[in-house]
Formats: sequence, C-alpha cells, structure tokens
Amino acid sequence: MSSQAPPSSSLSAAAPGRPKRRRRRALVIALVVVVALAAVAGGVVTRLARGGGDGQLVAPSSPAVLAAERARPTSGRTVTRTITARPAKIDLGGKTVTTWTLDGTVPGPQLWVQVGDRLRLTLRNQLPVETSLHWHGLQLRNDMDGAPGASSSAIPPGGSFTYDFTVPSTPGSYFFHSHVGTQLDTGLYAPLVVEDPVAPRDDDTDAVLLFDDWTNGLGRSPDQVLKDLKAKGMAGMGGMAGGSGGMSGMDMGGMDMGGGGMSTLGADAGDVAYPAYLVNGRLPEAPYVLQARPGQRIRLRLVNAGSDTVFRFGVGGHRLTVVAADGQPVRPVDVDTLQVAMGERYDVEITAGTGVFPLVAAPEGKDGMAMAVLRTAAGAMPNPADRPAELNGRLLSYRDLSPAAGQALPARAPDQVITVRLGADPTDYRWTINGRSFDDSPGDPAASHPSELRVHQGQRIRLVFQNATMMSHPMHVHGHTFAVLAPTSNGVRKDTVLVPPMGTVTVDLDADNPGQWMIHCHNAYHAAAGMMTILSYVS
Ligand SMILES: [Cu+2]
Repeated sequence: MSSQAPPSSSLSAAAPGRPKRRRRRALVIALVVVVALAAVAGGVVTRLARGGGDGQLVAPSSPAVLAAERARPTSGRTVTRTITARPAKIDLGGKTVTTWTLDGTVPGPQLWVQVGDRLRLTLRNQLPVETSLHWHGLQLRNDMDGAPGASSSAIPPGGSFTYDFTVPSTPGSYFFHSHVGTQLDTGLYAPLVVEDPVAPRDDDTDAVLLFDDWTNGLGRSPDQVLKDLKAKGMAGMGGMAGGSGGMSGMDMGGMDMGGGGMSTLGADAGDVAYPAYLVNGRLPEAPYVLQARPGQRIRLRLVNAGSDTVFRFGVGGHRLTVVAADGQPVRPVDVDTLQVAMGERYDVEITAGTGVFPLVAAPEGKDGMAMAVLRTAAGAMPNPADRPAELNGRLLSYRDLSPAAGQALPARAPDQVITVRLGADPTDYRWTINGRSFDDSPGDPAASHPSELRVHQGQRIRLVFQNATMMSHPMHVHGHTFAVLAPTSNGVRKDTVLVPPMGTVTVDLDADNPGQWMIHCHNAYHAAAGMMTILSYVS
C-alpha cells in the first residue's frame, strides 16, 4: 500500500540562517541525537540482515543480472562512442582553468540515445588517477554502473573500459559522471538524454541547462577542499568544535545569508563556498545563450551536476511548467521557481517571450549566481547581479509532484521496511549511514559491507531516510527509480530525493534490477567522507 503513511515525518525546515553561535548550539543538539541514535544503529543493521536473509550476494555479472539485461526491450540500434578522460585547459568565459574533462570540454559531450539502444561507450583514461563513468538514473545492468566499491572496478590511468548496455529507462533527462572520490567536482560529467523513439514531444526547442559549482583552478582543488574539511573535522560540518581558526575561512564564513537571502535548506546550506557557479560550463559574465523565436514552446532540461550546492532556478519574465522529475514524467505543475538538488533533474517548459531573458540558477544559501540567457529578439544582455523576481515567486515543492498517467508505482505493501539513518560522526568530518562511514567498509565489490541493506529480487522495499543532521542530503539510489510517498509527495518517481535537516522522507521501490547498488548522498564531499552504502541483492 503505497498510500500508507510513513512511520514518522518532520519536514519543517530548521531555524533559518543565524550567527554562528546559534547554529553551533543547534549542531550540538543534533550531534547528541546522532550519538544517542548510534547506540541503536547496530540493532538496525542486525534486523536488516535478518529481514534480507543470509544468502549469497548477487554479484554484478551474475546470471540474474544477465537475465535482467536480456529481458530489456531493444531497438536494434547500436550507438558507439569513445570518450577520453583527460586534463585540459578550458575557458569558462573570460577565465581559463586547467581541469579534468571528458573529451576536453566541461560539460563533456552531450549524449542523446533512444530507449532500447545498445550503448557501447569506451572511456579511455588519460588522467593520472583511476576513474569511472556512472550512468546516473539509468536502470541498467549492474556491472556497467561504474560505481567502484559496489559494482565494478575503476579504470586505471592509461586504461580503458567499454560500457556496453541496453538503454533501459523512461525517456528523459539523465547525466553521466565519474564516481571516484571527488572527481565529480573536477568537471568529469556530461548530459545524457534518453529519447522516446515512438511518442513525439510537443515542444519546439529542447535544451540542456547543466548547473555546477566550480572551484578547480579558480580556488582550491576538490581534493584540497576535502582535505581542509577533514582537517577541520566538525568545524567543516558547520562550525562545531572550536571553529576554523586560521583555515581558509571559505567553508563557513558569511555564506549562510548569501546573496540568495534566507536558505530553505536550514541554517547550513553547504560545506563549501565556491568562487564560481556555471551553467553549461559558462560564467554569468559570458553566458551560454539559447536562441529561440518568440512564442516557441521550449523544454529546458535542468541538471544539477554540482557537488555541494542546491540551485534555485527561474527564468526572468516567465512561468515554468514542470513536466518531468529525474527523467520521469509528472503531471504538469506551473510554478515560478524550483530547487534542483545535486543529482536531481527537472524538465520544465516555457513559452518564450520576446526579448532577452536571464535563465538563472541561484546557489541556495550561498553568495553568487549562475546564469544562461534566452534570446528571442534584439536587446541588451541581462545583468548577472540582478536577481529575477521569479526566484521569490511560487516555489515547487515535492508535495506538488505526482506521476503522470501510467507512471505510478503500483500499490503494494512493502516486504521490507529499511531505515536509512543519515548521520555524522562527531569526532571527524565523517558522514554516516546507520552509524557507519562507507570508507571503513571493504573495497572489494565481492565482499559484504557492514552497512549494506539486504534485499531479495522481487521484493517491494520501503526505504525510510531519517536525517539526524542539520544539513539536507540529496539521497540517490543507483539502478532504480523509487516512488516518493506522502506526505513528501504524491508518489512521484525519482532516483534522487532531498532529505531536509532533521526530516524524514519515505520512498518505495521494486527490487527488480539485481546486483550491488550504491545508495549515497549526492553531496560529493559527504559521499567521499562516508555517506554511502549498498543496496545489496542476496539470493
Ligand atoms: Cu549529504
């Protein structure tokens, strides 16, 4: 019964941004809660193990995985590509940086495929370190998921690997990115659009707008950011434990009440203040320009490839009709603005006015702005310093979202209810799931992980994400689409959901794609610091 109410819910936002002392007290309280809950975490894991049984792990290339792949409809078409991961000098629009790229550009090359296509994409690794590509949101075969530590191995420097799978999912907006360390924050990502070969859409123009928070080459490297966060320990988690002393001061100082005003994400909208924010790899001073004609119906595919930033999107002078969430069609909803968390995608449609309009992605709770431009007539470029009124208009909430006709997860009682408690280790910059950081788990994909969540193929699984921290966490489940239950939403299908500070979000999924799948926070720094586990199919 997917209409069944979740066990608990506290969706109210935490106290809005305040001076550090206030927030520090709130964090102390949160951490006391975390420590108290940690005491029972072991019990949770034990129950899960019993619930899931003690069978063998269903390995990433096991017969069950291959059978699921063979059952996928095919188009008969094969799309063959080669992409090279390599360092390159890129122009962000007046500022040039050297970073890691896919094929020398940021974002990497857009990929458009159709449902049922066989994608054979060879990644050549010319980076000095190992890397991978993860197919974010696709319900693909497990051994092609590109998630080292769960389903596959990383590609060593100088090596290559051919991702070879049938494109499985609902037509929609996806992306692919490195799933190694903090490489997401270096620019190793690109949009992926899955098209429906049968049903034509009714829009005239279709464009991807990919948002990112950028530091590499302008500020610290992502590895340095992580090192600094770890060196600061809890200070990096929001001002705990003695403050940041002589550190860069970037992570906390002054960002709570940034240009965006009050954050809806609680007092602590992020761990990193970025020197720049980009749309399609461009700074607002030299933006990506979308050319269209007045009156055209335009589909904008919004992708947040950022590592530590939720963006609030709006179009000057336009309302938005939300038509898809995480690639899944929804009943259309009209809003002025919406938040896109890390790893989330939304398709929105607008009817283009006459003139030049800002397409704005404001980093929630942080200073700065990302902007692209819609041009349908002559006129001056928008000023990136101007914040369109739409950003303060009607804001989309998950509660507004319900699946389009035929897209709902069929009602069924869950076979297992699994608690996924999101926490923090108070002694270090370590983020946890059910009391454990992923990096104290074995790296061998064949081995069992202490925190894994065991399921059987064919089960209906209910995941209850309980956030015991003062930050929001965009939780992403690989290889599956879940239904977000009431009261958070009306069953919208997604693969990434933002769990608010101290809040609970309940989702249901069908365990219909066997293998070993990561579940993790899509904040790249939280994931790198342990907020990951495995949805582990066992026989
Ligand atoms: Cu997180």
